[in-house]
Amino acid sequence: PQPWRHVCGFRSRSSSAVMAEEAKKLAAYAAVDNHIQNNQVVGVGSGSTIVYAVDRLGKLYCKCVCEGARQLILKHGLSLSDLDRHPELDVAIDGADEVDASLTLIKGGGGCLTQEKIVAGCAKHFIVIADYRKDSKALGQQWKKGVPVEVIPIAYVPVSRAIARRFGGEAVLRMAVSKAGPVVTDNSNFILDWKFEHAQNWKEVNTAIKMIPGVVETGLFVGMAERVYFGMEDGSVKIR
Ligand code: ABF
Repeated sequence: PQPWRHVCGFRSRSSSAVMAEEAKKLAAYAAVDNHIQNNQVVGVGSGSTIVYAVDRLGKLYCKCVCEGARQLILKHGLSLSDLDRHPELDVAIDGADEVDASLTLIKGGGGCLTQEKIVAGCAKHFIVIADYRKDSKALGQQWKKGVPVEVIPIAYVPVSRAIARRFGGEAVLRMAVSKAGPVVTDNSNFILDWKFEHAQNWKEVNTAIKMIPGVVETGLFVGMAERVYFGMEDGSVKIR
């Protein structure tokens, strides 16, 4: 992994701790300033941290490819495109649920993992923004909800069993907050949250889970993130 580096432009703030919301903004602004220029085509993910990135993008002339935050893009006067017109993106920027020391990510807490992975995979550079709570030495130390796995609805039971049998832990069907039924993704699928018991070779596990019939995508992003920006409690930004 890259050594820690600091972005100096954000260290003139008071040294008092900033709350997570402020940390998200610090990370997002620094990442946009360092990686995105006028006239680029930018993939934009979803979540609460990305809101600050879109806010910062509003000062540039960019085309954005985005499913999860379309209204936000339009509100900031940015132009909206799609992968049909722009299958190659200059940069993609997105949040994460947890980031380990090797820049392996867990994503999909918000349920949009498949679209986010497609967009990230189309980008020349994939930049991640997060607050300090997402910073982890090993996956599972910070994010306790497990690895999301998007599945074709009829396959959720066999997939859940296959994951538990092969890799341990438990893969649980994600339910709507109302408990009225399962969460249904933008792609009309279900999500299993795999609560793993111990660290694994995430690259191998990701590949193996994807080979189980009925699995659409996993929330493991291995070898995809080029840089991760963490907004820190002391008002600095850490770049990994
Ligand atoms: C998306 O939003 C998801 O992949 C991830 O689950 C979530 C992070 O949300 P937040 O920025 O609100 O922490 O990036």
